Order: sequence, then C-alpha cells, then structure tokens
Amino acid sequence: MKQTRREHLVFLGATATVTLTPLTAFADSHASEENAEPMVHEIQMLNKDPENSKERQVFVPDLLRANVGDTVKFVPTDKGHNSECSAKNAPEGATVWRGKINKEVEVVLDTPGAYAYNCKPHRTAGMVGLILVGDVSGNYEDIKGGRYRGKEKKRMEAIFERADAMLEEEAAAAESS
Ligand SMILES: [Cu+2]
Repeated sequence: MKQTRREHLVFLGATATVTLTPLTAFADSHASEENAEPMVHEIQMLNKDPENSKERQVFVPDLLRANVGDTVKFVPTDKGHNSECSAKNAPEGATVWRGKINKEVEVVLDTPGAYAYNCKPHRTAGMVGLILVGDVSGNYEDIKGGRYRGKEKKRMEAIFERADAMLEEEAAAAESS
C-alpha cells in the first residue's frame, strides 16, 4: 500500500504528480487530526547539520511528530550511517528497526509512544533522534529518563527540551479547541 499522499495536477493536458512529504511535520498540527491520511516522513542521515556546520553526524530532523500508521523513512544521504531503535527505546509491542549502514530504512509507526533511535557507529558522537507517535503519555517519561552518555546525552537533552515545548503547545491547543 502506498502511504504517500499524492495529488494530481493537470495543466493543459500535461499531468504532473506532486508528492507531499513534509520534512518537519511537527510544525503543523496534523498529529492531533483524527483519521488523518498516513504520511511518509523523511529523515536524512548526514555528516553535517545543514543549519550549523559545527554539528556533525546528525539526523535531520532529529525530532519528528507523527501519527500512528505513518511511515518514517531514513535516507542515507551521506555515507557511513544507519538508524536503529531497540525495544527498550520504543513503546511496548512496537515495531522496532535495525538498518544496515548506507541503507535506506522504512518503518511503519504502528504503536503510539516515544521512540529514541541512534546511528550505531555515531551514537557516542551524539547521532540520535526522537520520534513521537500519537499519544506519547505511555512511555515519554521513561524514554526521557533513559540512560544516555556524553554527546548522546547532550543532544538528547536538547531534543527533549524541544519535545516538551511541542507537547505543551499541543496540550494548550487541544484545550482551547
Ligand atoms: Cu552515523
């Protein structure tokens, strides 16, 4: 089943297919939409942060908001990286993944909750990320309180700071609607 949302545009007999794949889906409020169509979210595996060249070995975006049923696709834009998420860093019963180095990985996010993942060769260099799927209340605090070391810890703390703010905003928006 194709999970990418497509729209077909017809101009004077010519047909173009536009694939809508938001890279930073957490900026919008679709996560709270009921029955939203499943989306494919891309995360690039990079040697250098395009926004800050001092930051090396990064997932972009490193924080993703998604709905249950969405797909995340890790793209090996630069070489030497993988993405993996172990069962202890994911909600109970969730599909977890262990990508090969330099290979694209696609995962259907089938279980609500928080998923912390990393690149195996660069975990200690802080190449980590967080995906929040649907209602994260089941394991968010557990994942936030997980054991992270060195640069991994530093990056995770920064990610959780943004995640906290995002969830607060969502809660406030839900209250006012
Ligand atoms: Cu890496």
